[in-house]
Amino acid sequence: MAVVSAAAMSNGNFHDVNMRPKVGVGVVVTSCQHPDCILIGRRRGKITGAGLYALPGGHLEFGESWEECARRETLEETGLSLKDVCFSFVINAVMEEKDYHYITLFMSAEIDATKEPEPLNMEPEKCEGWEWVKWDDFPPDSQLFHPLLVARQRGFDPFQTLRENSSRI
Ligand code: 8DG
Ligand code: MG
Repeated sequence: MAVVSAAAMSNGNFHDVNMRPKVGVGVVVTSCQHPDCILIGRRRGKITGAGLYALPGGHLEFGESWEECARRETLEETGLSLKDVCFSFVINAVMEEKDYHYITLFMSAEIDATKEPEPLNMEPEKCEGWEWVKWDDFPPDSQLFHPLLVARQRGFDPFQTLRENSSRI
């Protein structure tokens, strides 16, 4: 008989003690052609958060820098190359009932329009398509992928971060 060690969670359920949080990277992509907007896409298929809007992003690979991950995931999913990639925000996102625990790093970047100027839906099996959406005119919370929802609830504003960064230069 298999023996599974378990530890109590705050909701009274139990989880496998061998489970560890994962590291996710979400990329806030901006374009001077679309002021005050970022790129989001509705997730689809058999993936966590299907039906919900998320940023381009994915898992940090072993040995990868945060910037490398942001560039790789954005290129794989949207065909876009990035410039001015910088760290913006971090959250600890937990949904115990779904065995979901990610440290999510939010990286901000501007598209390098000398390459591909507009996003392509490179993984149509995982995403319905990419849209430029104003941060202040966003889909309702009920339609947001968990890490994006948590970041907004905790006061993340990529445009404020961008303004702060540029005022330091
Ligand atoms: P990968 O597993 O090949 O690295 O990534 P993927 O194929 O692009 O999968 P994904 O579901 O888009 O991303 C994997 C996980 O990354 C996802 O289940 C949770 C985590 N993640 C965050 N924040 C974000 C985010 O803002 N956007 C996306 N797409 N994933 C995120 O923690
Ligand atoms: Mg992804």
